[in-house]
Amino acid sequence: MYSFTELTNLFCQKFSHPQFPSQPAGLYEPASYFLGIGGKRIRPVACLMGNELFGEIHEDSWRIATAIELFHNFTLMHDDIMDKASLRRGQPTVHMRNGENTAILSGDVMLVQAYSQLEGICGDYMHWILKLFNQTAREVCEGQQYDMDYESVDMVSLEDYIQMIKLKTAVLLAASLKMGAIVGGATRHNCDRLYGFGKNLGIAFQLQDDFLDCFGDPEKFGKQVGGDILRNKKTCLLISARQMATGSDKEKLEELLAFQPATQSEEQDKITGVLDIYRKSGVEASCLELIQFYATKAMEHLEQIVVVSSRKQPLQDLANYLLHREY
Ligand code: DMA
Ligand code: MG
Ligand code: MG
Ligand code: MG
Repeated sequence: MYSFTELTNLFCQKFSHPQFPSQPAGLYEPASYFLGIGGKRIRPVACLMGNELFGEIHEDSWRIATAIELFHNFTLMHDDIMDKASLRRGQPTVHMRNGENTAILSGDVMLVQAYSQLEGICGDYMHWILKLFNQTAREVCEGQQYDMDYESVDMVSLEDYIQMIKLKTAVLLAASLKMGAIVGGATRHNCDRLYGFGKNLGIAFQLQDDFLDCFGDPEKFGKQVGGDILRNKKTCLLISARQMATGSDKEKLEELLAFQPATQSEEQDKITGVLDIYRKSGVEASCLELIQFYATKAMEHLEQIVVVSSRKQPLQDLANYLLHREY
């Protein structure tokens, strides 16, 4: 049985190896650049872990893991255009290097490549894998659409926000684990509990992503710290700050939301101003509490999986790693 770290290393080695049977051939150059600059690769590894929880890793899991990683990179490439992001994985985003049209096309190429990996699945669970993959693809795009749809922060409650991050982020982690479990021959009960584990861990993960976007270390984060503030993204921090800030801070926050910086120094002013209100209004602590709430829920699901408990260790390590990450 492989540990979480061993599986991550194995996937990364295989994924970048030209002889890996699932290595996508003929990827559009900007798409290859994007895959090449790395990332945590947690979703494909989650698929391998889901399989390993119930048995030896099957060749099909490698194919599905590759498909998942390609699909995830497709969403990121489009996400960076949607969020006007300048940095990803410490490097300029594809649309900054090659322009938006090329970035859209490169993302689409990855999506097609993701599906072509699935053609190679040989087990008779093929139908279930494809169904789950399609459902997840629809949900992620729907979540991304919600993320873009809200015209003002007034339209979003904390419940809406949780629903949005469940769709745009959490379901892919959940589905990755479940697909691995299906290949590993898990029972329906175990598949469902593993999905629940991934969904709640994924929600905690996105809450933390929003947190790091404000309070992360720019040297380690790999994305522009303060990017969400600049684009008025509807995050747990912003939604809570609008409820918790009082007096002049409340007014100041609304002014900062309406303020569209024209220069780099104005951008910095907006970021610093909003962060200051976040700190004063206590949203940092409430966001951390929410992360803990979903992390605990995830662990409750993990406990209910019926398998020798030592086999669950890699999943505990994954949760630990995600909840203590700095990027
Ligand atoms: C993105 O949420 C979700 C998907 C599906 C890409 P985000 O924009 O906060 O992600 P990131 O911080 O990585 O840009
Ligand atoms: Mg983004
Ligand atoms: Mg986004
Ligand atoms: Mg983010």
